[in-house]
Amino acid sequence: MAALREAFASQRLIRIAGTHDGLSAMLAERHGFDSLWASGLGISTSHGVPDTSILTMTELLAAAVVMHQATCLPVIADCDTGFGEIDNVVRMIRCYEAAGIAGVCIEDKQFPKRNSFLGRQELADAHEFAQKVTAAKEAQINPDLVVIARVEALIAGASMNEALDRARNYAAAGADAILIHSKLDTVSEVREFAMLWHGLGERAPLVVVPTTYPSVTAGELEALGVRAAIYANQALRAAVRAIDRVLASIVGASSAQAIDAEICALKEVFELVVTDDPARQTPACDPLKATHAAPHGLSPKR
Ligand code: SPV
Ligand code: MG
Repeated sequence: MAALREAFASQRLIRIAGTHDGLSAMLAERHGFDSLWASGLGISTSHGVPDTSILTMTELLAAAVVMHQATCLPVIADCDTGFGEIDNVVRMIRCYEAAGIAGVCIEDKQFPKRNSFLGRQELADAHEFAQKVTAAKEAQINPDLVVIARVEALIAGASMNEALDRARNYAAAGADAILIHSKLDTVSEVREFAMLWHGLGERAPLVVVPTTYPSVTAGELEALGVRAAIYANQALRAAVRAIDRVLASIVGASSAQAIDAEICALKEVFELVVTDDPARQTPACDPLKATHAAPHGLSPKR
């Protein structure tokens, strides 16, 4: 858990992979990501339901715990709006913290929320959301738990000033970091926000989600003083495309032969989860996840 807080304290960009299950989490670890984003969109989709507050807190928590236990990486859980009002946020913090989740993120939308790219968005009252942030911070027992406040103003079509005001309120309420979300197809809005944020002397680290502006580089974000980038749904979208293609080929060719050379061998699957060496199966790493040692004998870059 301390690893995430330490990463936020450093100056370099933290790269966070959006994942939805143990397998995607392990693959993200293999490639050297610093942390995992237990994506509400990814987990909902993998359950076959839309990202519209359908899954319960316990379902999302269970999925985050699977990712936590499958890797040594600190997990940041997408906790949507905090599952209700202040009492729900307090229980959420207790449950996620007890499960060893390193960070939680709550967003300033009304419950039930819809995914940020799903049309109409209803913002929460800023003052009430700031109270949720304070309640979250007061509820945490482990000082290393990171609470991220996510600003949806730009997503909802509100002004840059509104976004800045909200972010300042949430930082003042105790948020450890501010996630500023944008749906523009360039980084320009995030750039403007970051410059204004730092110009105001605000110190809370900024987190961004470059889904609609994927060409921005880690170096460019670092130069803007952004501390963390969440690549929220690329692994999910890759899985959809790959699985779809393989299954279509099997039906189209009336056999699995045509696609066989393009999919990984079973051996690779067994190696990924280390079927034949119990000593390497557990524990993946120490309980506090203080290290980034590669679990399961995998080299992170393999
Ligand atoms: C998620 O991955 O569930 C997110 C990011 O919250 S977004 O889909 O951009 O809303
Ligand atoms: Mg989400």
